[in-house]
Amino acid sequence: MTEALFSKYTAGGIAMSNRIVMAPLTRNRADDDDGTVSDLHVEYYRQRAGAGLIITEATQISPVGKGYIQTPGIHTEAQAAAWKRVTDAVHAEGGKIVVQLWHVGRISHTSLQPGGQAPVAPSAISAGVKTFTHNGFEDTSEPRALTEAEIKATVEDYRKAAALAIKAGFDGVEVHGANGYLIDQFLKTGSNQRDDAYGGGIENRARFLFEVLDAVTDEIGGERTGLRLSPFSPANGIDDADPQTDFEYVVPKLNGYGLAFLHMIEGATGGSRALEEGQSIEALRKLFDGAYMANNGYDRQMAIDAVAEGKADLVAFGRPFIANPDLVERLRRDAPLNEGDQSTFYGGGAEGFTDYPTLEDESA
Ligand code: 8OZ
Repeated sequence: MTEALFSKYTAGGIAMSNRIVMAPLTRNRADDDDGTVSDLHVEYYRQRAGAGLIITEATQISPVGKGYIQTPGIHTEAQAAAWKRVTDAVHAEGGKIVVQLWHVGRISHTSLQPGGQAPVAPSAISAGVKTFTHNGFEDTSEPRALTEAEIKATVEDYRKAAALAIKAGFDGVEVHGANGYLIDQFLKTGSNQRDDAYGGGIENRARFLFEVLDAVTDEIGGERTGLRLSPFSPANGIDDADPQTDFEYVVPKLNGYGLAFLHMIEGATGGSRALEEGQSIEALRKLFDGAYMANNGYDRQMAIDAVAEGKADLVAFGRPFIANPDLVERLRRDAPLNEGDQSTFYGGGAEGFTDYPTLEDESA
């Protein structure tokens, strides 16, 4: 197969053996008390090292950044040491792996927060969605607005998490700026009604994102830093009055950071790729100078075409990687894909996590 999708590519400082990326996938199998990953994670990511790049499941940068049970962290030495076993395993297979740095903001519940406190957000506005707690699906709690001093401290939490990520052997980080979590809450009008330097026009609503990028790239270099955005996704109750105009401001400003990649969810997260009148991913993509990673509902032919036509440098696949550890090989051979079992997507053990067969297993 000579398609460009299967050819080598270097994004910033990350040299990949192909253009197929494993998208970040929340699986809720970390230790709920200390946020460490386990032997099972070592095996899960090792199995998927054929991806040109693995982006880990979303990983909180601080205790207040947590919003669901059993998600991993990257803010303690124990968490970093556990992740080091994952990165070693992926590297031993010739793969590359970055950790997704995550702060949920208001998508949390008091029962998941230190001291049972309210979650934090740009403004005290509830998301009106559910999160997954020890009691199953529960409404997210009403958040309280961060003070300016707390915003600065949160930026430092991103910096420290990025430093720990490098210590844990990651090839870099992806800053999670998508899907209605903290950075997206700052960016969008429905969740940000601040009247200080972090709210109001897009220059102010984007300030937190750029302060995070300043800190992370200062710490580990832009060439090891990626960013995920979802300009038009309604995920987690997020809403913006004019996303096209806002992101036409944000995207060109990213060019100054020398980022490894920009990862775009090109529609509704995990859903439709259709956009509203006046919305254009293509127009945003043209404003970015670096490596462009496309995501959302790509199949084999769409991915081959997107890379061949220069519409994307990299294509990230999410759900297909859950059920197909050897997804790259299957796409290369145009082999059939396994279907994932939704009942084991979130939480549980090895079942539905490390027990999906490769083509080799199937023919044995
Ligand atoms: C599914 C379930 C929980 C979290 C995202 C981190 O949407 C997530 C997530 C996805 O970015």
